[in-house]
Amino acid sequence: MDYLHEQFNLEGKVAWVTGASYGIGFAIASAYARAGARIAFNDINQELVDKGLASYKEAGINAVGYVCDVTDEASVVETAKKIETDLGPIDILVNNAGIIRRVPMHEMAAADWRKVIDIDLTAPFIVSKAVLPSMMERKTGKIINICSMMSELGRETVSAYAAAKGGLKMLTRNIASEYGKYNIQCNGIGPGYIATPQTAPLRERQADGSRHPFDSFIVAKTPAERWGTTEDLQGPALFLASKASDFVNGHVLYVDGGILAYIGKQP
Ligand code: NAP
Ligand code: GCO
Repeated sequence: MDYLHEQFNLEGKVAWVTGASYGIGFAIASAYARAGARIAFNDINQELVDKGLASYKEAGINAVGYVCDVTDEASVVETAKKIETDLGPIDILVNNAGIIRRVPMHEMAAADWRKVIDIDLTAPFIVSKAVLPSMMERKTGKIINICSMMSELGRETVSAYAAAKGGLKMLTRNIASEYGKYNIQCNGIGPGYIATPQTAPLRERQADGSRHPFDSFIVAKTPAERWGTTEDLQGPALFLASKASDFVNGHVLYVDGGILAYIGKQP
């Protein structure tokens, strides 16, 4: 087996990527499949799972889909057991499922705040808790939490999301601290601004055909002078799921084209 294959192959591994019918989760799961992993993914209803299955099939990937709301602990525990029965013990968990609500904080309903925290922070706790016992018993495991620029920075209208993603950075560090002795590594990926349905409202063309102001703003804030693509995340995600990162633990790998390093282009 050549050195690169040895370091980065996922043959024989089972990966569960949450909320991966499309978007970032789909891209990460697709990369893992191409590296040899067996893929499990979930979404909140059968229609979305079927949509995801069709997309995976089109990409030549035999993924297995499950209907599971990541905030429903009973459903998560049942899904983890189904995955273990269907595919084998879970070696890699990617807590990808997430939502955002863009509302000025003083106008945000507490129910909307709670929904964002529930999905973006409490769910990674719930799903990680469901997979940890098996990883502990086997003394091996990779947990990867999809964090955000908002794990480090704030901005108007994303208070709940930033609080959740900031918390997810610390949950990542705490899982790393508590379970490192079981040879379990927990790391985060902090995507920059990626072109997916979640950010589509920020890239919509204006009525006069001009670029959305936020679109222009982000390009000016990014040294790479472009939005990221889901494919930009595949290599970093593969690194954190593979043998190559066995001594990387508690780290958030920012895949942002340099946003966090850059003061921004002079207007
Ligand atoms: P997306 O296109 O909105 O996809 C999110 C996925 O999560 C969807 O499949 C969604 O399913 C699923 N989901 C939402 N709530 C769920 C629940 N309760 N149970 C199960 N699945 C659920 O988002 P994305 O852009 O791919 O982002 C994926 C992750 O990356 C999120 O955690 C996001 O916060 C993070 N992120 C995104 C960016 C970016 O610029 N796009 C940057 C940094 C971090 P539904 O269709 O049913 O909602
Ligand atoms: C926003 C965006 C961001 C991205 C991402 C950046 O409204 O600012 O949605 O939050 O989704 O999290 O890393």
